[in-house]
Amino acid sequence: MKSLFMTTVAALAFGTAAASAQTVGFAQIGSESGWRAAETTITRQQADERGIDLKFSDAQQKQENQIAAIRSFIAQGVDAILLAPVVATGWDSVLEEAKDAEIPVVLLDRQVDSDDDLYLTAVGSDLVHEGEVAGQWLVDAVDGKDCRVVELQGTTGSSPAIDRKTGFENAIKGHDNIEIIRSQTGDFTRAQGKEVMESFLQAENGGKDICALYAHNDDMAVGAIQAIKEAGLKPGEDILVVSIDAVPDIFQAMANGEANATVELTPNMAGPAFDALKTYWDSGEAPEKFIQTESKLYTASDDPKGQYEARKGLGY
Ligand code: GZL
Repeated sequence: MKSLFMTTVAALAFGTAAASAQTVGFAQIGSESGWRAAETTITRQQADERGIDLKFSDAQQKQENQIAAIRSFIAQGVDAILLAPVVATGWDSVLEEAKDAEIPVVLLDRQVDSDDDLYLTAVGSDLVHEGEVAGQWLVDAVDGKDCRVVELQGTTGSSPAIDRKTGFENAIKGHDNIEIIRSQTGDFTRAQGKEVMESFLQAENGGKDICALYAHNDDMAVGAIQAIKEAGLKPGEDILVVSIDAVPDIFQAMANGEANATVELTPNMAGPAFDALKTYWDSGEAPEKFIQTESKLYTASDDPKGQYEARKGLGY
C-alpha cells in the first residue's frame, strides 16, 4: 500500500514538471575533444526537440566549476540536472544537495564513485568493454608477434581513463608478446596527445622500438599521429594506432592509412537521459540505475571514407 501511495505522491509531484515545459541544467565538462563537442551539440538538439529549456554550463574541465554550476541549477529550481562528471570522486555533498532539493540528477558518459541513490540514472557505455575491444583488436592484429605498446590515458581520475586502461589490460593478459612499455595521460586532448607521444618517441629510439599506440580517445590518437609523422615514421604501419570514440577525423586518418581501429562511443547520451526523465516526471517511475549505450569496433576495412561522411555533420 505504502509503495502505491508513494508512487502516487511522486506522480503528483512530478506531474507538475510534466505539465509545464521542463528546465534542465547541464553541467558539461568542457570541449576537450571532438566527441565532447558532438555530445553538447546533440544534447541541445535533443532538448529542443522535446521543448526542454536547457541551461548549459561549460566547466573548462574543472570539477569546481561543475560543482558551482550544479549549485546554481539547484538555486534556480530546475526540474533535473545532467552531469558529465570530469572525475569519479568528490561529488557526494553536491549530489546530496540536489537530492535534498528533490532535483533528479542524470549522469552522462562517465561514472561517479558516489552511492547510486544520489543520482536517478547513468547513461553511458561499458568503458571496461571498450578497452577490451581495443586490446583484443591488437592481440589479433599482431598475431603472436612481440609488440611494445605505448598508452595515452584519458583525464587522470576519470572513469573512462580508469576503466579503459583496465579493459585493455584484461584483453592482453595471457599474451606475453604484448607489453605496455609507457603509459601517461594526454587528458583527452589532441595537443597533449601529440606532446606526450613526442616524449614517448624520443624515449624509445625515435619510435623504432614502439609497435603500437593505444589511446583512450581518438583526439589524442590524432595528435599522436602528427607526432609519429614528424618523427619520420608511418602511423598505421610502423606504429599501429587503436583508440576509442569513432570521431570523423579518426576515419579520415584510417582512409589515409594512418590509423587502424576505433571503438565507437555514441555522442547521443541525452536522448536516453531525457526519455528516462520524462517517464520519471510523468509517472514517478525511476529507471534502471545504468542505461548502457553500445560499443562497436570499426577498422580500416569498414569504409572509413563513408564513416567520415556519415559523422562529419553531427557537431564533432
Ligand atoms: C567517455 C567520455 C570521453 C571521450 C572523450 O565516455 O567521457 O570524454 O571518450 C571525452 O573524447 O573527452
